[in-house]
Amino acid sequence: MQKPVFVLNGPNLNRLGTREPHIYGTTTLADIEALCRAAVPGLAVDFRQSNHEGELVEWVHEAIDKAAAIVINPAAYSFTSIALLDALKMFPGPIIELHISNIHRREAHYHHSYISQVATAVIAGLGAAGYPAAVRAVAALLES
Ligand code: DHK
Repeated sequence: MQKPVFVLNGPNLNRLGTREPHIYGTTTLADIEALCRAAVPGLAVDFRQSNHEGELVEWVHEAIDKAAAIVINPAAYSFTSIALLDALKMFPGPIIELHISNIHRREAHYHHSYISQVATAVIAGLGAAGYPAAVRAVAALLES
């Protein structure tokens, strides 16, 4: 049985749709979940969101045993969380770090992500479309 892809979302992403639409668009997190589930027919997706750093760390621990790959939008924890970095270092499969906005075109405090040093790849600035693109990318990585 193919293990699922864990799609993990960090703080404030539960407010997508109304949160700073000029930066994040109007697509809701539920819409994004549907896009991820439809991206690769037959590929199992486990889609989660938390505003709590410890819960994200525990989901990464769970992924070590249960997931084939991780797609993660750590949101603000990208720029603060060595705990999340350390957890992801233990994950044996492909990891795609994803940001809806192009963090490198934004304020300086969004320019250095701790997560990028452990990610297989980083997607930033594609909007909500970055999510299905990341799911297709990990599917291809798992194939190869
Ligand atoms: C989401 C956030 O919540 C911000 O903290 C990041 C990221 C950008 C995003 O673009 O998805 O800066």
